[in-house]
Amino acid sequence: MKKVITYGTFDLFHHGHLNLLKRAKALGDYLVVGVTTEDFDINRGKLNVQQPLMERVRQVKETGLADEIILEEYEGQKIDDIQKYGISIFAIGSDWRGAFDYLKDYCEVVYIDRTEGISSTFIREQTQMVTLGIIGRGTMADRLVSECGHVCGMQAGAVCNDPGDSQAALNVMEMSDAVYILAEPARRGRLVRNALEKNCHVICESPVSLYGDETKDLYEYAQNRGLVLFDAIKTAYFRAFSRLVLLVKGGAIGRVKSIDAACTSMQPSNSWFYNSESKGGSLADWGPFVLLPVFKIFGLDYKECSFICSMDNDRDSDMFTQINLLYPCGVANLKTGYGVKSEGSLVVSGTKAYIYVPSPWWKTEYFEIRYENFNNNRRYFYKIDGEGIRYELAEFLRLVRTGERNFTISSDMSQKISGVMEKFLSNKNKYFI
Ligand code: C2G
Repeated sequence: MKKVITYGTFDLFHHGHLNLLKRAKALGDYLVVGVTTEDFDINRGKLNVQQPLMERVRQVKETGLADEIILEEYEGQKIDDIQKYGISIFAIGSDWRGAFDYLKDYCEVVYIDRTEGISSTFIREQTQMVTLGIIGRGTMADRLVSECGHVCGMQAGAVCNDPGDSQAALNVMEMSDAVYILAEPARRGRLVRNALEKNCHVICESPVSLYGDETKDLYEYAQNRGLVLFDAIKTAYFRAFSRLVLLVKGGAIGRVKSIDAACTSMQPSNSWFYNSESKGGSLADWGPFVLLPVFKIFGLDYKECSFICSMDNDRDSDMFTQINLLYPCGVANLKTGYGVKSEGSLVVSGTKAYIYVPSPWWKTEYFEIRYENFNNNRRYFYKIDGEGIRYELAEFLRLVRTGERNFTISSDMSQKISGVMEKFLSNKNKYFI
């Protein structure tokens, strides 16, 4: 029996895929088809696959051409599979010509002419190209245009680099399907409302607003208009961070007793909004990041919240803030700083072990689970490409396209983040050093 193997994502299945499978099948008596997992695709930079894995597997199965379907999960798996399944021929489309010549040491390699004029990318882009307007300036705004280029189906649109110019901002909204709001904290709520009124989907840096009730209203308004309001704490969309949370929730370190996180830098990333009017400061800028692991792991129902902060009197904004959150079962000690440096690590302490994420933990690619017996320590690594913004953009685009509401940062969590900012501004439980 001559066994043939081929691999693919098979997203938005089309006749190019069908032709490939037919021709691969015709090369032998038995066809094994490897379908790529989400992790495998993200790892190789293929973001924005629209369909979940099992849907793509079902599509391949329905062709009736595959005698066996396996999952492609890791680099180098092809060699394993060729040996494991006794493969005689590896077949793949001619767009890969040369890429798999190394497999000739293990079996025959056949590049099948690719079907011209159709691709999953083409289908995605033709049906749902989303134009993303940018309202804001600074390093993040500069990076956004290039990061959009890595998210197929999304293109950067008009830019308003002065969020204070309301007409210019409205013009961008009118020309966009969605807008990314990078404004000073005090201005975000109004800009989000304006964008939603202009029927734009909104991705907004966190906090979405400085007041819990305002954030709640904005999410309800977006929901009622069938729009996406998306809280953009990019760490939440990194696979390392989401795996860390799953491990903790799965009991990998026992019961969690404390979470310690710090985010500091010498220079504000958006120094232009550090003043009392814009309500910018270290907490407004870094607070959502340090709150993220706490709200994900301990939940939203803390009992007490207190602040110890040091003010930059020239700017009338906080240059250093320690936030203490008390939960029924644990405590969070968080630090934010501009002009005050600290170790930017994340430590989640548990009754069996602790998780250590080295600085800059908010750009989490690597973390360890550390046990009493360090021989049992476990290490995890999930590569991040570029600035990491593409992952939040890809997730935002998925929600815009599918209309699904399974947010990584729920509206409740977003409200809670705004609520902490509101508490800080109200000077409740706030002490100065
Ligand atoms: N294909 C084709 N004609 C098209 C589109 C795709 O012949 N118009 C072929 C591709 O060359 C590939 C298969 O159909 O052999 C699946 O294509 P994709 O789903 O785009 O998968 P790809 O990203 O090429 O994944 O490790 C190798 C990968 O798994 C291949």
